[in-house]
Amino acid sequence: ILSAAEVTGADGIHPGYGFLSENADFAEQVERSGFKFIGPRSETIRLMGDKVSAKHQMRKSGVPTVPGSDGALPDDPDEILRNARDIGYPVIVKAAAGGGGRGMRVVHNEEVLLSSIEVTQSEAAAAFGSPVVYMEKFLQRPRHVEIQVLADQHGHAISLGERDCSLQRRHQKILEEAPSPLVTSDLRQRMGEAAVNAALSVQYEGAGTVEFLVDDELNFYFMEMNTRIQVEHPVTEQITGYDLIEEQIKVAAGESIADYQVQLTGHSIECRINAEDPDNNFRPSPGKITNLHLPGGHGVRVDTHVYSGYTISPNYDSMIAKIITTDRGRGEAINKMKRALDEFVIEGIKTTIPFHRKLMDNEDYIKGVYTTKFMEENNF
Ligand code: MV4
Repeated sequence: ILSAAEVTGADGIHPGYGFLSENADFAEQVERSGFKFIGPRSETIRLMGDKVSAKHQMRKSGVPTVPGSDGALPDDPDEILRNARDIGYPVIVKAAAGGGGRGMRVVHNEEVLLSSIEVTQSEAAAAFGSPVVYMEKFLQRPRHVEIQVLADQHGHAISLGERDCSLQRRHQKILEEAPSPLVTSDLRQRMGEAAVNAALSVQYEGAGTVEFLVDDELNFYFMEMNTRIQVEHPVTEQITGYDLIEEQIKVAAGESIADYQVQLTGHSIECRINAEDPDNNFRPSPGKITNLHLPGGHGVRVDTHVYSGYTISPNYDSMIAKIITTDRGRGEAINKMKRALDEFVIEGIKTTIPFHRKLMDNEDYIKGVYTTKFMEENNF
């Protein structure tokens, strides 16, 4: 990639949202080779990649965090047991180098705490090359609400509102929407302020996402900060009018966001279309697309790279398209999504389209009362 940048005379490198987007070593090499890495500084990526240092940074900046161990777990078993008793069971043990649901374990009682920690430590050492783990109170049925932030090189940071990403399956998001059906304007204000403070405290640059867990009393707690543009960024674009990729490039080029005014208008939903068989445990369904017709019309956006005749490789992520519908209200956006899903024709492979059709008719989804447990608690 660096050679390609060299021979094409590129000024900067946009890392996308794949493997290189949160790789601090790659960002550092880009910086050292004299190109602009379109994103935060490599030190910021590294700081947020270590979940213990990220959480420490947030506490320092006054961002609410889940009650838990003060950083990495100590060696002394008695201290760990006392610590867990103070937090109260159930607790969750998480790998400092993990994230996105990898390297974590819920512990329900004292009898299995120390052995569970040992298992998590060895798994973390094997998977991430670091055995460091920390512990926090386990929230039973949280919502996943994340704040989109944008920061420039001149000390300005703004919030572009939240996205609700509670609908996940095995830590893979399947549907995202903005605004969150659960978030009030007061909560939005407070979460936005917390996320902006988080960004300012690390002299953040570019687009970033601060993930929070929200409990049923609407308390919110920092979970992780993603230092890349995310798959679900379109729903934020739709309700703010900002092209986030354009903004990433502008702030990387040194432009100021001092006069940006963000207004949230309407409602936007994104369904991830994966080449998977929802009738067979969401097994990957690679192969050749023999016929394709994409939905369209007012308020319907489809982001995809596929076309009729395209062959989906078994070697990469199974997401092949995103349908994003936008309308004045949530109900209208749902109706538009139903119509778009019905209009979508794709032959030759199995996709998650039939699953999304069922989801759009689910009572709890329509009411907007779903949590991160939705997929476990419902049979699709
Ligand atoms: C938690 C949690 C409950 N309590 N932490 C999953 C992904 C990783 N970023 C952290 N995760 C969780 N952390 C505490 N203290 C529940 C989860 C979790 C989850 C979070 C968001 C969306 C889906 C999830 C599915 C299972 C567990």
